[in-house]
Amino acid sequence: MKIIRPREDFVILENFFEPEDARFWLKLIQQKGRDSLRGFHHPPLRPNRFHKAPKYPVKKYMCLGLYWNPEDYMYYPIIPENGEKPHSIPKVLRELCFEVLRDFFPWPDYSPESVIVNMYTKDSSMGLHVDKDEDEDLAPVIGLNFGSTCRFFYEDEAGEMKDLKIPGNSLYIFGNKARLMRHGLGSIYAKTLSEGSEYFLEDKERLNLTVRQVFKK
Ligand SMILES: O=C(O)CCC(=O)C(=O)O
Repeated sequence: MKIIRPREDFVILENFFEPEDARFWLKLIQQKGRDSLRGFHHPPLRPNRFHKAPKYPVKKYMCLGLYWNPEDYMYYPIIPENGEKPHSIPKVLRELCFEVLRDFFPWPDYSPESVIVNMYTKDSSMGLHVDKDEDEDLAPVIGLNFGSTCRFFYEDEAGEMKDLKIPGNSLYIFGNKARLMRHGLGSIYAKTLSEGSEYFLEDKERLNLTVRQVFKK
């Protein structure tokens, strides 16, 4: 495992997942994604001055725990489009969060409340944004990455945009002083599938889970 600290309070753990771990996580997520009511779907996005009925930039989207609604940027205990309760956050994922925080980003009383799952296909992207829809805006965001390498843009301490490559089988954490940094996704690179992903993902596909605490304690 390689530990990279691109800026204060932002850490990337490369080669965090072994290939068999990647297979485990991908299988679990793909199973949940197949559920016709709570699984992957392509939600509408909040209208803007250019588009009256835009769609979320990632075509395969779901949430575990609280549902972040791309149409109004708010969190819900149900999926507003169909009234279903999202899948819960698996215990094994909650435990992984506690473990990595203990080892790499000590944060007492962390409470994983929502997981956004983005399954990027070759035509998906994610523009620059700040994760600011949570009442709790210091507790870390934990990102699990599988599949293809992407270019990740992030804001440094001086407000300048920087970028680096984030490969599959890595995990990132940003919180505290980095919690409200702007970030977004550039290219997803061809022929970079990480080991263990090849059973589930195709070239230029990437699966990302971001875990968040939504409410202040
Ligand atoms: O795919 C990623 O690594 C970033 C996802 C993201 O920016 C978000 O869910 O807010």
